Amino acid sequence: MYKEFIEKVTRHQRIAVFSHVRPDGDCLGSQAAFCLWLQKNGINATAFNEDDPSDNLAWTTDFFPLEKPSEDRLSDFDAFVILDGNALHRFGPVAETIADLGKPIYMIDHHPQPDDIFEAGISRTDYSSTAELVYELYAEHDITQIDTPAAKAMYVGIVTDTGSYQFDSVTPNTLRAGAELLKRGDFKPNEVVEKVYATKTLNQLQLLSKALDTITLHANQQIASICVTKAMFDETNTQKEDTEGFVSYPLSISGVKACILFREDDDRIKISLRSRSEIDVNQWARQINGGGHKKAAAGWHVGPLEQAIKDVLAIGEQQLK
Ligand SMILES: [Mn+2]
Repeated sequence: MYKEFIEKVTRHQRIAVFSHVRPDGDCLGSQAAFCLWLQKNGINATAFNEDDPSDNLAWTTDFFPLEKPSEDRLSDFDAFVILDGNALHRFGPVAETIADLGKPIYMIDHHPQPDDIFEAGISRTDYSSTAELVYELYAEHDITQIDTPAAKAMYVGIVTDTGSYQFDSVTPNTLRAGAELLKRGDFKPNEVVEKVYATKTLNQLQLLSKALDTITLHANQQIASICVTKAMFDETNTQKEDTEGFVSYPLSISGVKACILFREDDDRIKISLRSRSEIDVNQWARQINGGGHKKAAAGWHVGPLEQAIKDVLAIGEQQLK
């Protein structure tokens, strides 16, 4: 898998690398580290994302500059790579047009059910993060190419996609990757974690407080829900980005197998699903216009909120049977 990928990708001269819209730590960290890898191997890399990184992740673009894509620039490249997603629609309207250019498209990703449009790819659902796959790419090719910026970037990806090494996606390989990154990069783990997590505002905590009040248990206490309404955003002067991480709170209740975050957006109800049991939230999310992983997935409902809660719970209860 790596051999074919490395052989093919290093034949190109100019590669555009996309990370998915509403970027998270994994896609941004992977993108910076992968673009550095291309550069170290004599390939001209450009990193694109349609959206701006959130404030707590913007520093990852110090390792490699992030640019906004535009259709007229795409002819500059002889190949494309998408990271942390396996279907072009996850990468925004400009990325969606690259399928029409007739140039090779590659991917590195850990989500299930990839599209079949790729020239080659590294696709493993048993990996904690795309960053762990990028680490392995370095390790397979020339591990000495991991310097401090690349190590830090990959470390951000692994830490954020594993809930700081808490999720069950963490394997011996994930810990070995983390250890190797700390060994090769000149940084302390708390440096990264503080930048990513110690960035909350009082308003965000007030929003969290209101959301926690809505936690309700369903289906014999096995499923928990939490809601964030438009009124809560107004009252606390916050926005939808400020709900990051809220979904994990109901999951910490003893006995809860899966949980649902309902967020009232302008035009729809955004739904995030988490599981720490045999409940497969990817299957669940696929029935509500979405998808993801077995343990973490997302979808949406047209609303209103009460109807969304009813419909989404009914699907979850079906899964418990
Ligand atoms: Mn990821």
